[in-house]
Amino acid sequence: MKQAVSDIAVDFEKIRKDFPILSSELNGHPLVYLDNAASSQMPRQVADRLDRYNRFEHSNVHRGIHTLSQKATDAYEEARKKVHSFINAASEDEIIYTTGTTDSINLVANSYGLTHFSEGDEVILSEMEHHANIVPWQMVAEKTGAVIKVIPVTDSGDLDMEAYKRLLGPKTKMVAVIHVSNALGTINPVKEISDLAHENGSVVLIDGAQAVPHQKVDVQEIGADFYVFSAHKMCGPTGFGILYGKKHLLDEMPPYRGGGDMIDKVTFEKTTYNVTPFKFEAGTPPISASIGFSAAIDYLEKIGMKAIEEREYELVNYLVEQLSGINGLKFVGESENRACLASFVFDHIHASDVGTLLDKQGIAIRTGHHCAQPILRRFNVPATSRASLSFYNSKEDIDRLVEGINYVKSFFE
Ligand code: C6P
Repeated sequence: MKQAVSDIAVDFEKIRKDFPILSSELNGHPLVYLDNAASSQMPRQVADRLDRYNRFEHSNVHRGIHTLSQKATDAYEEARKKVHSFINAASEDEIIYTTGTTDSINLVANSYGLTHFSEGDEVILSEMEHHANIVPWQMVAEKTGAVIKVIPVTDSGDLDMEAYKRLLGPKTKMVAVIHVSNALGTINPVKEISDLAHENGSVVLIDGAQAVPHQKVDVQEIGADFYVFSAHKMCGPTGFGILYGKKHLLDEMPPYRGGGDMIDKVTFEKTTYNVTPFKFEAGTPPISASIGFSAAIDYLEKIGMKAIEEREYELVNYLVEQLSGINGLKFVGESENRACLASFVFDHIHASDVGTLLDKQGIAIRTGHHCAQPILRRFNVPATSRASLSFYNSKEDIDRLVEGINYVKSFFE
């Protein structure tokens, strides 16, 4: 388990009331929402900000001379400043808006990968990657002749770091690794991964989709060249995400998509491009989503990422302790460095039965392969049940889950 980090007193009972959906019913029962790794819920502060923008402030950005457009542009760019300080990037120019983690990785794979990889070059991924951090690299490898190498995972669900060191070599162009596994819950040693890659002269991308919502992430401390995440997993809107990249790399990378706003001058003979970050943001961007995300960052910062981490530490310890008491339940992923989720299986009950019967009791968890088929194959399971927590969950939610699982089991005994 990860360590508790501070003694900050925050009233999480009160915070829970910011999320109207948590007081609603599902299938005739009070909702227990334990699918936060798929998407977190939105507090009214963020929903209200989106509503105000959409009703009274909407306009396109970077285009209009009129006041509304300038105000929308200011709010849109303000979000970039907030993200920059939230993850401690060196400059706001290092923050590229995308539609999410998947889009961010595709951008790097296509823009950086297509221009830097050639036949026989190697891209190191890990066995626990989400498909979003596998498929884009495979697609680029097919075009360039690059080869994918995979860091194996141990029985506890940790990266085999000795194997990683052995994989690094003169041909390693890119190391792309998940920060926190969405399927196992493992928190990976991303600074060490990044340092080792840099000593080897390789570039590093970290998939932070499951890390940024739950802990203070400092991209300069981690040192990775690229770091990516999604707004909808951190109380923000869907369809919005971030690519952080070191400025010197972004400056020399070609644009990924062409269109309005990403250009400097266009003629039929030749087009020159806007500067970083704008050269990567073609067309009308997700304006309201960026403003909603800005409000989500304000919301998280007001609670404090340390307080969130500590709260989730307490909840995940309770979750693991309670689930451990259920006969026949086996965890998939038992790292000492576990984030706030638990994946589990039963020998004679399929995960989709667990999920369906819990849903009927008002309890939402995720079942299936979690878009991480290779790591499930590694553990010889087709699917797991996954309960994933957020700071607004309570011990009562976990008690309801345990009661619910025992009820599910009663059907199969
Ligand atoms: N994982 C889950 O239930 P997007 O869809 O682009 O916002 O995020 C993709 C993604 C990438 N990396 C990791 C580690 C992720 O967990 C996810 C999304 C969700 O686990 C949906 S599959």
